[in-house]
Amino acid sequence: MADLTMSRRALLRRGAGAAAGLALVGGVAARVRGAGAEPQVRRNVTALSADERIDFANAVMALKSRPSPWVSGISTYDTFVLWHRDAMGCGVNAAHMGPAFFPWHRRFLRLFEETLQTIEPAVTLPYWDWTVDRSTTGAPWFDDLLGGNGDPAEGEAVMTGPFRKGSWEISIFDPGDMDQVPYLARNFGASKMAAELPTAEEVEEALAIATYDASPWNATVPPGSSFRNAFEGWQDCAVQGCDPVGGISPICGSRHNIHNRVHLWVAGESSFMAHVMTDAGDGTRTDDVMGTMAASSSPNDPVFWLHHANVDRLWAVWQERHGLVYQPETGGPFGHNIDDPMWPYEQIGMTVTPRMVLDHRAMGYRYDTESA
Ligand SMILES: [Cu+2]
Repeated sequence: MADLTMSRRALLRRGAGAAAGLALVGGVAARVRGAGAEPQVRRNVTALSADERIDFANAVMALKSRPSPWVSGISTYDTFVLWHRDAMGCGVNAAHMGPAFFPWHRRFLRLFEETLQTIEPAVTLPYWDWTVDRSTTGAPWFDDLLGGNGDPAEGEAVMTGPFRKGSWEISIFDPGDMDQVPYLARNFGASKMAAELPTAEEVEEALAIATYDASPWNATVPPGSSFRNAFEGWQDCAVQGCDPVGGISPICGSRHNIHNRVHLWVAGESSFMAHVMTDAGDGTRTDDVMGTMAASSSPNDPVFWLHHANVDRLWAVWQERHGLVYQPETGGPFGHNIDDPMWPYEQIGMTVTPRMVLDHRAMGYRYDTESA
């Protein structure tokens, strides 16, 4: 694992294509927007026309076959999967279970969106408001967008839509994933920890927490004292350790809140990394196929982008209410203080700190729920 991680980092560092690839992405995005243009608008997935849904899915598919400008030997899409997975490694810990959870994903989504726009200039990330669209067959599970639930007769494989088994192949897996099934697996609501999607009341409860984050800046912060931890969804966590297979791994009770719960609801897992950890429900090991959204490599399921666009939208709602504030200035884990550079952006020639992404409109986009 350590060796693998090293070689992956070496790959990332190498990339002579890195700077060039980035210039391409930035250049195209700048051309699309033009100087001083209105922010692009991210819309509710229910507001997209059939043509717009198809454009989005096609752009995602195109990135899956386009070679990565940043990491040699894999696709552009898989680079995002790889970064998300490796951000959860013990040594990196860049994006979860800490204050940088919101900023890291904000830049991650924007970079992905800008990259999509090199294929389809008019595409923006749609968001999935899971407090409203809660059925297993309605939005966002359109046949021309994300496809639907997994098929139990096919190992929970998604058999519908553009990302169905045979048409969308997964090639980046979690280090502890024994099965490495090469298809998308979903099992809506099957997780004991996430039978129901978060409600508007639960979201409101988190939004009401006025403190962005608090010491010790990880998953063990009592939820009532940290908007970030309450919303990310860690609850009753005693310690945050590191598992050589599972990466950063807090030991928590069985409840998961908002962001985590949506991942688990889609995946149908009882816990993250269910293959290598015991089932929190009854203590037995499970041999079920791992639901894609429960893995560190969760961006393998394109619903990741729609879920996280909604997470980002709700962070903007919190910011509107409580101000563009962020903690900590110093004293947090590296990468999580307000002026720390966040991994892996530096390695592809971008300096990104939490402070630089606090104002999403300055990054060129807004949500359809915000005023123009
Ligand atoms: Cu994430």
